[in-house]
Amino acid sequence: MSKLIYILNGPNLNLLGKREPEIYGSATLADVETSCAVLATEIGLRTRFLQSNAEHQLVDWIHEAREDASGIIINPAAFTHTSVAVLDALKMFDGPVIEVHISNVHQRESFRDHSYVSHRSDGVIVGLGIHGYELALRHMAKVA
Ligand code: CA2
Repeated sequence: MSKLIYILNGPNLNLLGKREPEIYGSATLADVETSCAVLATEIGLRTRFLQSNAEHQLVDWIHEAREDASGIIINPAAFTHTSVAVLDALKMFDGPVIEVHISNVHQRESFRDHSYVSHRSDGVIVGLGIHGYELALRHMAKVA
């Protein structure tokens, strides 16, 4: 059975492609899910692709990942900059964690420079648009 990678997405990313295309591009989250699923099959992985606007739901999914996932790719969205709860949950996960940001957070407001999640992330991909998810998956194929 191929290894399972969770791809978790935080608040407001359900609106990807529908607002602020100059920052986030025009692809929707459904497009990202499809491209990740196709790539995962090509490189011998499986994906569980999830999005929530609720912090507790992301924490619960990270706990579930402890049971069946070999790696976690996470775009925590605004929780990146606020959530010790998401950080603490990720610290309880033993496999590789890659943090992805579609935009270059360091070119934006200064409050986006700090990530709680990065204290746990093994790698961080920022500013490469939705291509960052694909790069993270390719890395998982090597390390998960
Ligand atoms: O660049 C990223 O991927 C972010 O994680 C996106 C978050 C933001 O709070 C982080 O600082 C950086 C925001 C996600 C909101 O998603 C939207 C997508 C399209 C339109 C409106 C919101």
